[in-house]
Amino acid sequence: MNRKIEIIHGDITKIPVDIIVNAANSSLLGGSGVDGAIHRMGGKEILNACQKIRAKQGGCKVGEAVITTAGNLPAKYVIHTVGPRWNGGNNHETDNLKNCYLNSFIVANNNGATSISFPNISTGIYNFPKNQAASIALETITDSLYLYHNIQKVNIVCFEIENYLIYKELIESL
Ligand code: AR6
Repeated sequence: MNRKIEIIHGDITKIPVDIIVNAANSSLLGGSGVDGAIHRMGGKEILNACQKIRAKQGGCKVGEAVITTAGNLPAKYVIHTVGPRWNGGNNHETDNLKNCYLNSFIVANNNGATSISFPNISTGIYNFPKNQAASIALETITDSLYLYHNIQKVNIVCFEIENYLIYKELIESL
């Protein structure tokens, strides 16, 4: 078990940290779930910044990550990453989900962040099986901590108790 990783049951918009990761969609224009909460609590500055990125590069592809201001959130930045929709499991879902965590880590590290909070990307509306998503997330985060040394603290913020219990069991077995 890596002592830099903490599993938290709570709302990602309420926890002070350098970087809050958002489970966005390719449009970057907001949505429901954690994306809705981040835009609602962060305010219009985040949407304005997303619109500038859209104008420049036309949104964000699945597995990639872009960075904006965190507006009114208790963070320095928000990293928006786009998780895969679960589509049976043979459509690059695993690699795409891994890339969300990895690319968020790289962008966070490049921007001098020392702490980062992740939601359980793709496990809501995008329907990724929760156990599988948790294994992929923990493995990728653990590997990334060895590669990107700026990051000293990773919060995995589980909104649902089901995900929290999955992560707790998984992390204790490592
Ligand atoms: N804090 C932490 N986690 C949260 C919060 C919160 N405030 N609210 C929800 N979650 P989802 P996805 C959890 O559906 O599956 C959006 O419309 C939630 O319980 O937010 O990646 C986007 O615009 C779940 O465990 O994201 C996309 O269109 C996790 O966050 C689409 O949904 C992810 O659920 C992305 O779907």
